[in-house]
Amino acid sequence: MPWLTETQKDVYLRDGYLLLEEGIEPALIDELVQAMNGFVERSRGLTASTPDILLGPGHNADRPMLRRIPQTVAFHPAFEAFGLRGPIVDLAEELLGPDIRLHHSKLNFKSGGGGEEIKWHQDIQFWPHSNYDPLTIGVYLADVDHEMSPMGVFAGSHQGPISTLRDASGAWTGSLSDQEVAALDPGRLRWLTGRRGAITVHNCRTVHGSKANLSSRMRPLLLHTYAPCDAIPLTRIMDPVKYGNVIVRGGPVAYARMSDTPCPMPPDWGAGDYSSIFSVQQEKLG
Ligand SMILES: O=C(O)CCC(=O)C(=O)O
Repeated sequence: MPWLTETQKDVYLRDGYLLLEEGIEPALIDELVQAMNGFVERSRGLTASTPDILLGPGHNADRPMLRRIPQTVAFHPAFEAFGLRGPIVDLAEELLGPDIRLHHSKLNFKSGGGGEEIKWHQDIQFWPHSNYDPLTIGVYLADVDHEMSPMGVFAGSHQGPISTLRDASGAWTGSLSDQEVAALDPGRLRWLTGRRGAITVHNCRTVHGSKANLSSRMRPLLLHTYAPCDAIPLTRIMDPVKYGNVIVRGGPVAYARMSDTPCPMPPDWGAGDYSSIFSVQQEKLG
């Protein structure tokens, strides 16, 4: 059965986001949670981040504070199967067509009692492509209520201006300026709360972010960015990363599709300098 009705596809094109309450089946979520818990347990023995576990401030063995597992698909078979062959690839196909690449994946933890704010931003400036169809599919690995810092999106903002994500001096901030935030319509802000397994989808131009998690509960959000194969990445940031930019459905296409709208570029991070949005905002891959 398809994930989306034609109406839902139209809503995505209009609003730049979707929230699917009836998301991933519990047994599959259990597998992903089990994989996630393995990383949390392993983090107890860490005092510094490793390539697969990025620690947050205040982390210790008794109270693990994880920021992120970057490129989840590279680090655990359950995540690999989910991101490369799982049901969200079907969802991506319904929105993007038959030829799809996975650009990257990540698991944002937002640990309870301190998980940091992610300031308002758009994603595409972190990893520009030749057009604006790339999107990110999120899956909550726990019930997420308003206290737990759900992701917030500004409906329709994907049709608005594209920020440079730089300050007045031109320095990269990875987030919208105060003036750009002030120009957003608060009436269009939607907080995407959802049950364990619920799915979020947001377009690469949709303004989104989340507050600090002041609850005692962790808010794990598993994110996968997919692009149609005719959206060609303009930077090489994922080149050396396992499963970076890998085709997950269909095959390569003969032509790049180019948008008429220029895309602001990030600093030149070279190839493979994969890092997290937290260190960018509080620099690199969104
Ligand atoms: O984890 C979140 O709440 C937001 C994730 C996000 O904005 C991103 O990683 O680009």
